[in-house]
Amino acid sequence: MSESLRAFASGLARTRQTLVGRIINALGAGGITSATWEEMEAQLIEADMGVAPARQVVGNLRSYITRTGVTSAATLHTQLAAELRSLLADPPPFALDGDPTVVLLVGVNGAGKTTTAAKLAQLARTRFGARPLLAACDTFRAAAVEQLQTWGTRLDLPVVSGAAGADPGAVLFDAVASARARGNNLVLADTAGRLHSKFNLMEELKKVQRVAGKASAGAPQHVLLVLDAVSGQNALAQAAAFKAAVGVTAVVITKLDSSARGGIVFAVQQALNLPVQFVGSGERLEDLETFNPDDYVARLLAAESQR
Ligand SMILES: Nc1nc2c(ncn2[C@@H]2O[C@H](COP(=O)(O)OP(=O)(O)O)[C@@H](O)[C@H]2O)c(=O)[nH]1
Ligand SMILES: [Mg+2]
Repeated sequence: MSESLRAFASGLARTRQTLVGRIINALGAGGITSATWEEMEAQLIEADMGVAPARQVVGNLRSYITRTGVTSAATLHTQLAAELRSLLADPPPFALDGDPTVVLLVGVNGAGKTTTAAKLAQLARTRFGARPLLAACDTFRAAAVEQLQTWGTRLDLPVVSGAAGADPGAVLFDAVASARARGNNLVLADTAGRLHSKFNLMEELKKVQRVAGKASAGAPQHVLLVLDAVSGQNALAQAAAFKAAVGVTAVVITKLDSSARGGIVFAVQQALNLPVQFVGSGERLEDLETFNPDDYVARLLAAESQR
């Protein structure tokens, strides 16, 4: 197991302790009472799954038992896995069909946008055969541009930036032109997570999005909302605001290595109807994976049965 996978698994292990451990124990102990169901629902809610999905999982499992009379821990384990899996959409494909394909990374400060831009560049290059270029559209903070440039140097990738305070739309326009000229088929645009006001931020992002469309037909092909798993249910409020402003196509959940609450993956899908496309599980370049719902649920439950 790679180090990043180990970190991811240990993040899930923490999730497991709160999310699944006591549930399975209660089910396995054979004494299913209404208190078991209440406990299970509370555990799922505590894991940031959200009230409605938690009720749905519990309700479905409960009616399954009523219907079938099955109470074996192994069968309930399988059924719980199926219930959890049914709440997760498959990630959308990451097609490189633009001229170039443009990805906007949006989200609040500290969510992990800049780091994800670098990790995604690496992932896209190694797995999808992309030739990425980074666009430093967070022009609000000088440090943000430098941070992206540092990644660009490490990755040996071109970074297009403007002067401090430059118009981020103009930076993206230049980045698209530069990508065409250099033969880069993927532009990963880092954006600001904070401006003078939330209104300004959303208006700026809308403008960046419009400029992308002018620079390249059909762009941005992907608007990825980067959410920090640690922010839990707060992430949902952020997500709703970004979704309303810029039509997010999918979500990247970061910091799954440090989160005790992997349930946010379910909450995002249920409350916002947004698929999770990538998950981040560490600070290193290789710590980003395409979200795999089957693996996610399997890892959540498999390690459990080893205890
Ligand atoms: N543990 C962990 N830290 C992360 C992950 N992704 C980003 N970070 C860290 O979170 C902090 C903020 O990330 P940054 O990319 O600057 O966020 P931005 O403000 O949205 O651009 C940095 O210290 C990153 O190293 C992750 O998946 N796991
Ligand atoms: Mg940043």
